Amino acid sequence: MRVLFIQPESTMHERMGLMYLSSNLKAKNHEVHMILADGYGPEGLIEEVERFQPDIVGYSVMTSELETVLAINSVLKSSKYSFLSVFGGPHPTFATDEMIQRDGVDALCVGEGDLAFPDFCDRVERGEEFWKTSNFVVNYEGKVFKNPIGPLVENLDDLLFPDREIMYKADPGLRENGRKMFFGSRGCPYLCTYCFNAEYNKMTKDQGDIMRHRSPENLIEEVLQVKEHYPLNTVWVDDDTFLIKPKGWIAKFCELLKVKVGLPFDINIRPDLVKDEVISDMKEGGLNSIWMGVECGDEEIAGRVLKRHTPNTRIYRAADVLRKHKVKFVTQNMMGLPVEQSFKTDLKTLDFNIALGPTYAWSSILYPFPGTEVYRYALEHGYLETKEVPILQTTRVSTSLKFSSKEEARRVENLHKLFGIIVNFPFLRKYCEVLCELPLTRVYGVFYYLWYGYSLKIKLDSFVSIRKEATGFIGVFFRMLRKT
Ligand code: B12
Ligand code: SF4
Repeated sequence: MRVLFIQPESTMHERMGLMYLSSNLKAKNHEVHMILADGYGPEGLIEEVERFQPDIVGYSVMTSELETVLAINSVLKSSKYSFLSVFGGPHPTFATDEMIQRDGVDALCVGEGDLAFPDFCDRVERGEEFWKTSNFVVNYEGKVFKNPIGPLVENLDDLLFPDREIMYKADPGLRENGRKMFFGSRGCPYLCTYCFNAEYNKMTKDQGDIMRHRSPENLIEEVLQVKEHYPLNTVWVDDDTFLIKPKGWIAKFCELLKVKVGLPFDINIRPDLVKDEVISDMKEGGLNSIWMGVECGDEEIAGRVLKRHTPNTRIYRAADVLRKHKVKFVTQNMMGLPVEQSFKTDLKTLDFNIALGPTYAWSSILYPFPGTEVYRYALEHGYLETKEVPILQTTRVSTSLKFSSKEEARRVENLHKLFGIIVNFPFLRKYCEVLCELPLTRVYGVFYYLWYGYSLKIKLDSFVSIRKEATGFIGVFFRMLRKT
């Protein structure tokens, strides 16, 4: 089979899901190619597809990308060229019933595709009943076939390393980026209402362990291969919660990374799992920076609406430990919660962050993703006009919730843009309420992205080559602004 993956544009990060799929498909002798659609106009895209002659076109879809991806697929479906369109990733997994009805959608992969997608392609190739593949929902001859989810990949060491070459060929800017993404584990057992994990764990109940870990040796082997072939200056292990690991795993990983690779690493954690000794050992092993969910400074709302039950005193303690060991840390926060006084709640989050003193305070605006508990909460409590949440291309611009007034929505959207800057320059705090009243959301949006880019590349990480990486970043900056 010839499989073509199409991504709308560069997101300046590897799409690990597609890279894993590509390795698995190639191992079964399928031919795989990937392109970014924004390099072609509609005709150019059709020409490119006709040149590669795919049997299957695959798309990986986050909710924010849905409409763009469907538009690309429609262009191709309206050409003379005939193919099967297959969609996977979080949106098809959680909005299956709605998405399978959309024009031009032939099949959806629900959950992990590592084993299921090669099976699907094999069946198509052999002329077997591909509409009966596990993990797939297929629209076949006008009838929808919904198949059960099969077992989760049990031993992650059995997976082939992700096919980076296919990604870096399609998106050469990524090759130059020295901070490259890896995964050491899959899964997270927590119940945060805005995240996909809680629902995903329900869907895959009885299909294997939620938490699965690669061995440190297997992960380091991949890092070494990447270091040999591509620019690499920071190993970014993007596990949902890095500190959930089997006993001895972190010590072994740090030891191997230090001895065999000799590069710093970045991770995501939950503050309630921070312990002095672990941070000290990781710092010794090359820990560069940590991304840590704070989300909401009002403990009651954090617990009730988001199911984040970490007391603020515990988060303070985690920040103290990180500062003591001179670990750079980013707090992740959410503005615009579905509560009566949303802006006031966000101000509490702001003040809490000022007290925490992070290297950078990242913020997003809550978007109730389909299938999540917070989506149902927002609907039940009157914060959504209809069941259909408007699909936003980015969750960094505006709120999709219905607040008491337009002014309240504007305050929330403005604070979201100014949040990180005020946390790092607390003297601005006394002007905050006034600044948030002004109709300057777009201007603040420019500041937001400038501060974000500066914090990411200057405060937190370093360049392998300023000239090569900067070009990519400037491109992304203007694309973000366009969306803003
Ligand atoms: C790395 C990452 C990113 C990266 C890369 C995105 C990506 N999708 O790869 C970047 C930085 C770009 C990103 C951005 C955002 N992200 Co993000 N991100 C992640 C993260 C942490 C890991 C993704 C990953 O690589 N997983 C590992 C791989 C192996 O799994 P996978 O991608 O799911 O792929 C598997 C299956 O889904 C399936 N599959 C996937 N694609 C396809 C395609 C086909 C054809 C088939 C058959 C199968 C298939 O097979 C794969 C292998 O098993 C996930 C959380 C998570 N743990 O998954 C959130 C996640 C995807 N992100 C999320 C969000 C909310 C965002 C942002 C909106 C955040 C923000 N506020 O800005 C932005 C969106 C930016 C935009 N362009 O619009 C949500 C998405 C929810 C949703 N319904 O869309 C997630 C699920 C986290 C969460 N909190 O729930 N993100
Ligand atoms: S801890 Fe993080 S990854 Fe885990 S469920 Fe909560 S938000 Fe999701």
